[in-house]
Amino acid sequence: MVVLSEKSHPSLSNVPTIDLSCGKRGAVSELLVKACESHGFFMVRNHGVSQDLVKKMEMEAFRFFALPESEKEKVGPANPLGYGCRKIGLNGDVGRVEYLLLHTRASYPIRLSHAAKEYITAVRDLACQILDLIEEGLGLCDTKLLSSLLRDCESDSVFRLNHYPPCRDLSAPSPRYAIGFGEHSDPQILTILHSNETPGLQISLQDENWITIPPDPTSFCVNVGDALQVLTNGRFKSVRHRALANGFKPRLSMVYFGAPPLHSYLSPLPQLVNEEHPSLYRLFTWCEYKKATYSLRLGHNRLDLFRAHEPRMLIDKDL
Ligand code: GA4
Repeated sequence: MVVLSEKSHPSLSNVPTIDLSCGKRGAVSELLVKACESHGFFMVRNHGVSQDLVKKMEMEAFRFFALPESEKEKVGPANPLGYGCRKIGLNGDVGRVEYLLLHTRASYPIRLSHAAKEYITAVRDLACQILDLIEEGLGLCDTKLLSSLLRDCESDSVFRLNHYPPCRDLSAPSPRYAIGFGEHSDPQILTILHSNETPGLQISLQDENWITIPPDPTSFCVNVGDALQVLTNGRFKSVRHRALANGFKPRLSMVYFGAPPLHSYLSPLPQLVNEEHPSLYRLFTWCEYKKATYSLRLGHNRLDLFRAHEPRMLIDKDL
């Protein structure tokens, strides 16, 4: 178990909360753009996703994780999709978490797949609404470009249910937090996370201090993924984050990761590249990026390998 040192005293969150139903469309777009630039993370309220649907999904998820191990394993070992317990990804990363990772397009013969279908549609629509507003805020001409990638019938978006059972190490000095899901950035375009009322999510801004995001089951936590950092030529930040296991209560998070189709090309949008802001990244496909992601450890700074002037040795040789 990884135990955090006493020195790490996380500060409380100052991530923006944006009310999607308030004010003029232009004002909301502006707030979203600012939040993506300053924190890469923000909360959204009055998001239009029914609370009943959220509760139903959460209930089904808890029901799934309460099944005997043998039943959960029937979904298939996480490779990388499926049911996983403690093992994260394919390169030896571990955490105090059990999870179910599903492709949003696949149908699974498990009880929760019915609720999941409805829930995924609702959060994908929310992600698309946010992306459309962001593009308007950035003054881009094609304001449906990003959402069309998520809506594409070949979109590579995934849905993840994380269950962090109560976990603390009584032999360790206080605070006795254990890492549930280690530090990383999300590779996709946009992430929409819902968690129950148990805290655990932390983000790391430039100064390397951890900021705790307090849970709010009536809101969604939204964050910029690596692909959106590339598309905005580094103007938006894909911020590193982690989840701590709580010592007393189970934490459940339900996360939609909006991604483009595998064959989609990614590079900075032409309107965000100019003499003052030269292109920071080279052209690559989402498939290429995903392969790199899975060939490296969780916390690797993989975006650095796709910088405009980065030698491509690792990518060419190792993938
Ligand atoms: C982090 C974001 C998503 O949960 C995820 C994760 C994926 C996995 O658990 O299979 C990864 C991780 C995530 C980034 C680095 C690689 C891939 C585990 C891992 C060690 C589903 C994703 O797309 O990337």
